[in-house]
Amino acid sequence: MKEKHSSQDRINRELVLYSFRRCPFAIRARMSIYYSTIKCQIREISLKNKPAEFISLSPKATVPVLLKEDLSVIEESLDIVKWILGQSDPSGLLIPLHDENEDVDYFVSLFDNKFKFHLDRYKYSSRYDVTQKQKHRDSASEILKLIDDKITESGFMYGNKISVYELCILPLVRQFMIADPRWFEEHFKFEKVKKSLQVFTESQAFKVTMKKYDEWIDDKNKIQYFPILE
Ligand SMILES: N[C@@H](CCC(=O)N[C@@H](CS)C(=O)NCC(=O)O)C(=O)O
Repeated sequence: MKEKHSSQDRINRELVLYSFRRCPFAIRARMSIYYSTIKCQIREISLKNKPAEFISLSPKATVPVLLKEDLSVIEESLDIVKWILGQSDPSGLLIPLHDENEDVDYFVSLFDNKFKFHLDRYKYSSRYDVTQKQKHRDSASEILKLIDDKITESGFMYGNKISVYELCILPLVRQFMIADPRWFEEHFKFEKVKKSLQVFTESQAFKVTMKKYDEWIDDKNKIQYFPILE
């Protein structure tokens, strides 16, 4: 029998990440893939012009989305982090998940919901209510105080090395910094958070994670892989 070589056959053999470079949730997913040392196809999509294949795969149409070899789909960034590091976690990033004194899901959901709510209203205040910009910055800062309290002498939120906490939370803190870098540098008072963000964004892992990829529209595009290690 003649072997079929459809695009489905091709993607069936490799993990595929639908991603958007600047999205903090996609950064979280790519960082976890980097640390897993697993290679995947990456499809950089435009959020303003989402490819039909992406929407049919995941009708909620948010990035990141991971298409697995068995053609099942993971549509939430934290689930991608847990799944990929569940396959391979040589740096032990998931260790806090197995510590009964830790509540990773609680912290991450605090950032994904409450912090993101205030972040959007601070960062994009002109789309919401400009008069409330500072109030939202203050509310987001209150949440960041919890992280500042959690960061130990070592500069990390758990133990003495990077973990799922930094991976999931710091991409959102970076958005907060980007909203007004000067204010963050001069007035943001939680020094441990500041330092932790700096270490994170200056890391090799982050640099590789932020490499630019050509936009993917459909299967006619060339296959690109993540990560590209120098
Ligand atoms: N809860 C989702 C949130 C993902 C999310 O909101 N991604 C944004 C980009 S940062 C998105 O795709 N928005 C859809 C759009 O802009 O159309 C996750 O953690 O994966």
